[in-house]
Amino acid sequence: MNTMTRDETTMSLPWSRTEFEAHLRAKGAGYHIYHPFNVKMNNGELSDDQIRGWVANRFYYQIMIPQKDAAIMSNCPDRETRRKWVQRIHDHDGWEDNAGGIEAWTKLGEAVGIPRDDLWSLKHVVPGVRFAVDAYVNFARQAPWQEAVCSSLTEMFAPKIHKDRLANWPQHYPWIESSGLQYFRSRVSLAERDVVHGLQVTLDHFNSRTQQDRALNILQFKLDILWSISDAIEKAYP
Ligand code: AHQ
Repeated sequence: MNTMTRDETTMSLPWSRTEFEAHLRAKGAGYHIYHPFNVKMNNGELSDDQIRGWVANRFYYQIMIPQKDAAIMSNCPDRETRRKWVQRIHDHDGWEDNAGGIEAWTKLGEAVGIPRDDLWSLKHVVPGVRFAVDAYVNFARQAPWQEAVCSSLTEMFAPKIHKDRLANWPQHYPWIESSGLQYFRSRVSLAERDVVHGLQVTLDHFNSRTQQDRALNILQFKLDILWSISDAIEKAYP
């Protein structure tokens, strides 16, 4: 005899794709756009040094993204997925005459007063940032490739955070040369493109209710990584 109550039975049924996506998007409530450091940034309350500290520390996140994405590709046996995913490496490392996002971030560094050799020295990267970023890269190396794809879905919330910077920095930080903001301009459409593919992989792969709960936990892990990066920067640049 089936002893499961109706609620338990309902609980074990997988969400529809629409419901699953809505649950993933609801995790946006914990995105680092709401971190106090980011709120101060958007309100123009950060000092020049705090801006420089943020740029120098986030640079470590940026330069590790291609290795994170290469780790996913190395774990992925599906050629069609790799043909799409490789674009992300090009977006950051550049290809042919496109210098790429890492180069754009060094232009941001110069625009806020950090010489490129200083930025590349990584001497400003604080332990908490290094640990959080390395946790992300190591997760991508060790987890099933579909789980690592799922962890990239914090980018569902990224277009807004880039648009906020483009709207607020010229007003609040006029000392920063506008050309330095090119990275943020480029990421709005690239994030939107990334999410279409990342969501398709995630909605296709995580199809039992247990798996769907796992996907939400993976996304929370990545949200915690981004939150911890802001915590460490906030502490290092009071
Ligand atoms: O500039 C960012 C970027 O290139 C990526 C890649 C993606 C991933 O693979 O995890 N996530 C991501 C993010 C970028 N910028 C962050 C920001 O706040 O500027 C946001 C971050 C993300 O939402 O995951």
